[in-house]
Parts: sequence; structure tokens; C-alpha cells
Amino acid sequence: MLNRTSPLYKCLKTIKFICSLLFYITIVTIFSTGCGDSQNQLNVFTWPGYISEEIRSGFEQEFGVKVILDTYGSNEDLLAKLKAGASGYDIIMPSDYMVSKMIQLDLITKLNHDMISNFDKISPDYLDKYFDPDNNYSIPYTFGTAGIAYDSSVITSVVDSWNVLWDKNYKNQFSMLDDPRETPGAALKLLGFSLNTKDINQLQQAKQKLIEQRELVKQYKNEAEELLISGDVVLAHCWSGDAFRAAEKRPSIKYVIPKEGSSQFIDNVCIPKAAPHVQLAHSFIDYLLRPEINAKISTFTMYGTCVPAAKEYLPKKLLEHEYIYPSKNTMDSLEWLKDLEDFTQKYSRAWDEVKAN
Ligand code: SPD
Repeated sequence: MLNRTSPLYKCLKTIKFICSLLFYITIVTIFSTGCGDSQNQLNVFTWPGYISEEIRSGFEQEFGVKVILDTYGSNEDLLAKLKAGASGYDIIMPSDYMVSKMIQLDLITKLNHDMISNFDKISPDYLDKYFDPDNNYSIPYTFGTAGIAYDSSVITSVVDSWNVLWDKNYKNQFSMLDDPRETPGAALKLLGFSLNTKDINQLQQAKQKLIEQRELVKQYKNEAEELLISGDVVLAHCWSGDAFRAAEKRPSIKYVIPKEGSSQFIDNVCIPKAAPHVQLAHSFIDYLLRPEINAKISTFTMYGTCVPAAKEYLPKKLLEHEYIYPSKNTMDSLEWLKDLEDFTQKYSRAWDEVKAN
């Protein structure tokens, strides 16, 4: 038994006190920084297949931070998450019409252009668009189109119209995008209407068309790449990058923009209003705009680069490929999706009814 007055007893007591103090400081630190959330962490909420491991780990190593990726399937899913109060994200990647909606709803932060030294590397072709004139809130990440991918070793007839996705011969052999704007948009285009129509009659016709198609569809899915590569589907309503990536693995896959027209998009990098790491988010945006990094993004996603200097680092096959850079005529035939304000609910309802059938 140790004597309470002995030097050894006093020494052990001091050590015990220091240990308790350290334990207390650790607990306080963890809770005051948000239950384990670190200042050295960037939380990115993006589309699947948009940030490669190389881009993620490159930023982590250079900046000494951790990058956590989470994904969403559609602009509407992203919006719903933010509106429900998700507050931990530092970076999000909404498309054009969703940027304007988020500005209007005050969900995204004004960017500090002084912290984005590579801003002037962006081509003016992708700046000052209708959804964010002056790019106060958004930086273009990639651009692309929606269309039809098909396996030319199976489908030998000409594929040039949305009609092929209503052909009973392909029952259970194709997928459609699972998107409340793109999918009604394809039906609207087939019917000769704008994919931004606010005419309820036209929207009802498109809904009926999609209900009629329902029993033919194998799957509603936004990432058609794997389905096409595995041969699970021989046709897919999809975005251009996903078709191009599938074609890399299965060269008989081709991609076409239907003659009735389709949509084009720019996906953008934005910082949500409640982002915990705003400064780091600006550094990440600046990093993405470095030409050699941007070339890696284009090579990985197979969407177009908005940074002309990145082309120096791109493989030849990605430089002028028609899947990425369609002709001016084709681009002129394409529409941008627009925020339809209150009428958006009618699209969501129509889409829910299609899926429920
Ligand atoms: N695999 C990434 C797909 C990203 C597509 N975003 C397009 C949105 C068009 N409205």
C-alpha cells in the first residue's frame, strides 16, 4: 500500500490528473467540431462516375486533407437532399437548370473568384450561360448530351429516332433514364414538343406515351454503362459520356442524338450555402480547373472539357470525337432544360404516375 504523503503516490496522482484532462480535451474537441468532422475534410456530393480515384487522392495528397465522396442520381434528388437540410456538403455538381433553381432558393454560395486563380482558363463558350450570367455561383465541370446508345452488332437497322425506344421488338432489351425531366423530355421531343413545355396537354400526351412504353422497358437507370457492356440491354436512353465509356469496353456500342432533337447540359461545381469548409472548397474548384487535372477529368468521364489548355494533355481520340463535340448543326437542334418553377410539380407528378403504372 502506498503512503499518501510519499513522492511516488503524488507522482501517480499527477499522471492520473493529466490523463483525465487529456481525455476531457479530446471529447470536447470531437463534439465541438461536429462529432468527428474534421476541418481537414472536403465533403463532395456528385454524380456517379464523375470524380476518379486519381483526382480524389491527388487532391488529398497535395492539400493534406481527406476527400469524402457521396453520390446522387438526379438533380431532383440533390435538391431534395439540400432542401431537407443536408448541411455537411462542401461541393455539389448541379446541372444548368438546377443551378438557376438553387440560386433562386438561396441554396448555393456566391463564389470568391479571387480564390479561383484558374478561372481565366475556362473557355468563354461555357461561361455566362442563361442559368448563371457572370458565373457568380457556378463553375462549369463537364458538358454533354442525352441520346440513345445501341449495340450495332445486334441492331443492324438505322437508329436515328426516339421511336426505336417504343419498338415492341426490343421489349425488355433497353433501359431509360430514371430522370423526371430527361425522360418526359425524350417523349416530348418524339411528339414534336419542347422539353420545357408548360402546356399541360402536351405533358399529358408525353405521360401517356411513357405509360405505353412502360411494359417494354427493362430498367429505368441513370448509369447505363454497365448494362450496355454486359449486354443486359442493347439500347439505352443515356448521357453521352456513359455511352462513350461503354463503347470503350464494347466497341460495337454506338451513340446517336435522335433526329427529333434532345437535351444538352453543363454540369457545374457549386458550394452549398451551409458548406463547412468554404475555403477548401474554393481550392478544390481551382484544382479541378488546372489543365492537366481537367484533362484527367475529361479522360475519365468522357465528357467535354471546358478548359481549352487541357486539350494538350488529352488523347487524340477524345479531342474531336463526335460523341463529345457534336457538329454545330446537331448542337443547334438541342435544347437546354430550364427551371419550370411551379410547373415543375406537374412533371414530377406525371413522372411518378409513369413509374407507378
Ligand atoms: N455519370 C455522370 C452523369 C452525369 C449526367 N448529368 C447530366 C444531367 C443532365 N440533365
